[in-house]
Amino acid sequence: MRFHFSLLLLVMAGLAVAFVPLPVPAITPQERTFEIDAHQFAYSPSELKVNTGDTITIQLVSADVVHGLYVYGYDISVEADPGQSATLTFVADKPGSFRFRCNITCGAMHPFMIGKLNVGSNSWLYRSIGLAALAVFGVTVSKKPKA
Ligand SMILES: [Cu+2]
Repeated sequence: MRFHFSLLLLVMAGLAVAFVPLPVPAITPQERTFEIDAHQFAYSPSELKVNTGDTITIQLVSADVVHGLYVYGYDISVEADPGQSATLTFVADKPGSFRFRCNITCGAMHPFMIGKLNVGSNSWLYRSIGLAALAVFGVTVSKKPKA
């Protein structure tokens, strides 16, 4: 009898492992395309948000003169001729916040032609929630009156 009971537990545990959803949903990497309008002396949009593992295609469209786009950390770049567009495709495999900037001298305010690429990892969010929960738990425990 005891054997049957533990076998039942084993089967239930197996079913639970197989079917209970994970607390952290796996993020399926996506293919994302961003069209960035480059003009003296700004990008539009100037901030991109993606998830780690996404395949990113940046379509850089130059509205006036030759502009470039160089992404720090990834060390990749693309440049678009006046009135033309150029594409850059890469896998956002490094989480973090990366600046990008124009790497073609395009005029007086060229050094200020910058933007930001945010490669997010949702596990950070869950970890911070977990840490916050632990902190609350810790505070609650420490407030417990001593016998
Ligand atoms: Cu420039």
